[in-house]
Amino acid sequence: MRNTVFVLAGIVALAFSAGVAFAGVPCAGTSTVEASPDCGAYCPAGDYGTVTVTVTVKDCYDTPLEGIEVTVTEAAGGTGHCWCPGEDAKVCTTDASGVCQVTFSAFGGCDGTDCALQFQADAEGVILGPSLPITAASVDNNADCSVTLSDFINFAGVYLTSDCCSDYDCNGSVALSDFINFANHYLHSCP
Ligand SMILES: [Ca+2]
Ligand SMILES: [Ca+2]
Repeated sequence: MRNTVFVLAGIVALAFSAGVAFAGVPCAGTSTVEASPDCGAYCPAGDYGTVTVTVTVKDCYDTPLEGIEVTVTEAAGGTGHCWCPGEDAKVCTTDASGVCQVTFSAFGGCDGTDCALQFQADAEGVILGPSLPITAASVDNNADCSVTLSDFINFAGVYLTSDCCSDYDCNGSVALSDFINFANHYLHSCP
């Protein structure tokens, strides 16, 4: 009987200390990072598509946290992209619903495997995410943050294929409409 009381007291103490430790602290398990649109095309000049990343910060009790400063970046391990100065990390502060949003538009490059782009958020040292991948094509095919002849050569090489990095209008094929979009951004670079 006495041992049972000790065990129960220990469990209560542990639960209480866990609650004190984690209430009000960002929790990766309940917080979310979402990027949209699902498919788009981007130019390092920032005058093509825009990705919106929405971060919802909650503690492990599912309570939204207001006033949390969040830094959003490409998710760790992402490949194939270049980010213009000031575009590699965006900061926002959560509102009363625990939500804040940032946007990215001035970046180039494309993940040559599946055109995937994912984001993560650092909320007071707690890493949230990554977001589900979006499909991100780019007129800067080779990720040097400028649209030049070498990008055109890459584009020409995948013309009339289904290469997602050059399918700027997300219709499943690289065709004339994509070439017109490419031409509209030729010789563009970071702002
Ligand atoms: Ca380029
Ligand atoms: Ca297309």
